[in-house]
Parts: sequence; structure tokens; C-alpha cells
Amino acid sequence: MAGDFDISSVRGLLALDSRGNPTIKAVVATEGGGLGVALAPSGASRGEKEAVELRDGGRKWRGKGVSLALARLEHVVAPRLVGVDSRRQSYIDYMLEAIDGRGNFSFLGGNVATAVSIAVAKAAADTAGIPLYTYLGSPATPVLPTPLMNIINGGAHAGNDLDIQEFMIVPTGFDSFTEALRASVEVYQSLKSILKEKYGALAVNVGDEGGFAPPMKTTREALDALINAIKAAGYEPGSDIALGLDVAASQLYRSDKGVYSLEGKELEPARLLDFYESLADEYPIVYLEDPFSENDPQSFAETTKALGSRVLIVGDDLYCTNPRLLSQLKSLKPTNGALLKVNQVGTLTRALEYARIAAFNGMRVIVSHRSGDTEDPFIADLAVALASGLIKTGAPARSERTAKYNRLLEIEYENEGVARYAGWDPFPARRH
Ligand code: 2PG
Ligand code: MG
Repeated sequence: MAGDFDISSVRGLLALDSRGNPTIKAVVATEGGGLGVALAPSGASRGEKEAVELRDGGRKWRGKGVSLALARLEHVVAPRLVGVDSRRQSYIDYMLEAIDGRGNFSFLGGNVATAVSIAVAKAAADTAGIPLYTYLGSPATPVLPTPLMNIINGGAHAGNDLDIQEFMIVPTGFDSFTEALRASVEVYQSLKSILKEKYGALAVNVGDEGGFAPPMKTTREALDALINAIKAAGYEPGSDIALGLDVAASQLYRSDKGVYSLEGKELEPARLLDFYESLADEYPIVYLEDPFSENDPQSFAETTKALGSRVLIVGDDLYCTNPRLLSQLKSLKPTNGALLKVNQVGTLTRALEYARIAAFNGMRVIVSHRSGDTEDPFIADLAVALASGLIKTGAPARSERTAKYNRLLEIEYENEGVARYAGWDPFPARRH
């Protein structure tokens, strides 16, 4: 006899992501009436070792169609999953890897695996009648994460001249997520007025993650605008709201010359580190992601040695959420933070394994969206489940970003009087 948690059907639907590209929506149902719906996000600044997104190529959808991926979901994955207990997450995820058989999801599609893996967890939670964050992590005291809010977009996410991809505000000095979000929205809006006044109305057009994409040329220009916006909104830069950067430096690396192209200059790794050190001296920076190319873990380690006592140095493309890669690199101590994006590795089980290895090695885990994202709020629940204390999910604008913030508001509300806001806790030191 079938149990309530047994999977009764698995379907795949075409959906659009926030850049208007096709993606996969997986719908998993259980015998007990549980339903899990999950959508795969998609990155622009992708690490070389990420799970492969399966795309059709050709003319339709300008090559980005997912009909082959949907066919694999329906004909190869669904028949194997029907009848399996949806709580057997790791068994199901290993089965997805076995079906793929290539070690990088180039046959099955990382987009298929991600959507199915997450939808299975949601279906099990729904069958049990408990929130997803409880199902995944059963936190006794839910910790609401401090958001790393990308409000100026550059690099591969915007059509301006800023080389650095993400300029983030980090609302550390607040007692609740709701208050932190309110302050961040005030800063976002005051930045909008400042940019409009200084650069004209075109400057407040937004990039892929909802941050503004002003016609600025330098890192300091963007950081100064953030400081001014924080002050204009009535907050103290550093103690109330700190700053973060995602350099996405693989995009700036010139492998032929071994240098980084930044603001019209070609910098050797040691000079780039000098640049980061001077920025950290001048600005209340608490977070620095992908400061060097993903193929240069040594320079990450030097950055962590130099700045790790006051700044969270974070590997994104460096690790690609891959537990094997993280294990190989960990003895170098390249970073004190590890970014987690389920679709980089393709399954929830691998992403959770990665989070565990990071934690064993004293690294903070940052649960992250992708630049091409969807209305799926999943990462909000995952951040609370992991008690990671940090989430990166863009500006407080555009529904694919606010879906996550709105879910966190809901979780805080549901746990009133019990939940705690992470604030400064995830950072190596306070910056006042
Ligand atoms: C990053 C992400 C998300 P993308 O580099 O951290 O901000 O961008 O999804 O384009 O890889
Ligand atoms: Mg990144």
C-alpha cells in the first residue's frame, strides 16, 4: 500500500526566469495530497565548475529553450521517482546523479535536477504539514539572516562601466529582520534620489538584481554613493549599515597576462589585494566575495590572511557549491565564507553536504539567489533552516527578489518572540 509521503507524480513545466529566459518548473505530488513546486534559477557570471544547464540551442528561444530538459524530466526522471518516499531526499538526489552519469549534469541538466530536488523537499514538507524551514532544519530558535543587499549593479549584471559586479548594503545594527529591511529600503530609496539628482533620471534604471545601474566609472564613486545614501536616510555607516562587494573577479581576469582589468588599469594579484586593503581601510566593508579568479585560490588565501579578521572573504565561483571542490581547497584556508547556490551543484543533498563541510571548517555559509531568478522563495526557507545568518538576494525591488524578503518577513512574523535576527553575529568583527 502506498504511504502518504510516496511520490504520486512528477511533472515539468516551462516557465520564464527574471531575464525572460526559459527555465524549468518541477511539480511533485505525493499520495497524501502534498505538493511541491520549484523553479530553477540561472546565473550570468557562472563558475567554470558549475552543474551544466541543459539548453536546446538552435533558433527558438535564441538557443535557450528547455524542451530537451523537460523531456528528460518527464521520460527519464519521473518514472523513477513515482512510488519513492519523498522524505528520502538523499536517495532521490543520488538517483538523479546516477541517471545523469556524467558528474556534471550535462545529460540530465542541472536545471532539471535543481528544480526536481527542491520540489521533492517541498512536497515532503507539505505532506507533513510543516513549513519548509522546519522540515529542512528544525531550528528551535529560528535565526533570520542578515541580508547582503545589492543596490548598485555593475559587471555582467548591468550595462554600465562599473567593473565590480555588486555593491551591497548590510544592515547589521538592528534587532529584527523587519527593522533591518525597513532601514535598507529607506537607504535604497534615498540612493535613488541621490543618483537621480547627480546623474539624471537614466541613472535609476535597474540591473539584473534590482539595484541601480548608474553611469559610474569607479568603485569609490559607487561606495561613496552608498555612504551618502546611508547618511541621508538617517543611519550611521558602519554601525547601523555596513558595506559589501562581490567583485566576481573571474570576469576581470586576463589569463594571457595574469592580470586583472580594473578601472582602466591592469593589476597583478598583489596590487589588487592592496586595492582591497585600502578600500577596507576607507570604508566599513564587512563582506568581500570572489576577490580573485576562481583558478587562483592562493590569492584568496592571502586576502583572508590580510583581511579575514575584519572582513568575511567569500568564495562563490571558487567553490561552485561543490563539496568535493571545497574539501580539496579547504587546507589552503582560502576564505572564511562560502556562498551556497543549489543550482551550482544541482541537488539539495550536495548543497547541504557543502554547508556542513564549510561549517566544520569554520566558514560562514551565505545562501544565495542567482542573477536570473524566479518567484520561488525557496532560499529564504533554506537560509533559516541552515541558521546560516546570511542571505544574498538582491535589492528590495523586483518580485523575484522581494519574494524572498517577503517570505523572511512571514517567517519572522510566524515566530514572533522566538526568532532572532543575525545582525552582526556572522561577521568576524564589528565595524564602527
Ligand atoms: C553571484 C551571482 C548572484 P550570478 O555572482 O554571486 O548575485 O550572480 O547568478 O550571475 O552568478
Ligand atoms: Mg558571486
